[in-house]
Amino acid sequence: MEVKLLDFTEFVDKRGHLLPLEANKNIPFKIKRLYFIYSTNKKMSRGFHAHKKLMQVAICITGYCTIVLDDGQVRKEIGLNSPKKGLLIDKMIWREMKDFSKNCVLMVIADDYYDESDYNRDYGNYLEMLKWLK
Ligand code: T46
Repeated sequence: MEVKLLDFTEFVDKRGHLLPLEANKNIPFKIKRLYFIYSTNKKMSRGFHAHKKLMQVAICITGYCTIVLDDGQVRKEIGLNSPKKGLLIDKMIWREMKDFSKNCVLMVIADDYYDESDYNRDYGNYLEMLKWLK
């Protein structure tokens, strides 16, 4: 499984940093939704699902967290700790988020609106779906 970490360019001057994100440019799809995960419980993991169609980019705006990506064969852990890096989370990839720092703000950019029917929240079922797609 290839981990796709996007590098974002920031503009820095004596006033501070500015980092633009643009649909179909440094974000590789048309943006339909943004959400933030914050004030997380360090001991609790989140996610534990795959999306059937949704593609997303996760950016840790402050603090740090770990995202686990699993394609049914390989499982990789990716640490996020910079707004300059965006983790592309493709459809049909199982994801878990854990080890949130107290100040972590995880911003997620999505290519579609929220739709619970796009979630597969059962790992066994997810593996079965992968077999069907082969
Ligand atoms: C994902 C990972 C990275 C909404 O009503 N609208 C939304 O746009 C979202 C994202 C969630 N919700 C509701 C659904 C649940 O009742 O918020 C509640 C918590 O969602 P969930 O348990 O799915 O949260 P996470 O952190 O496990 O997963 C989230 C996203 O849902 C998911 O798409 O890929 O972050």
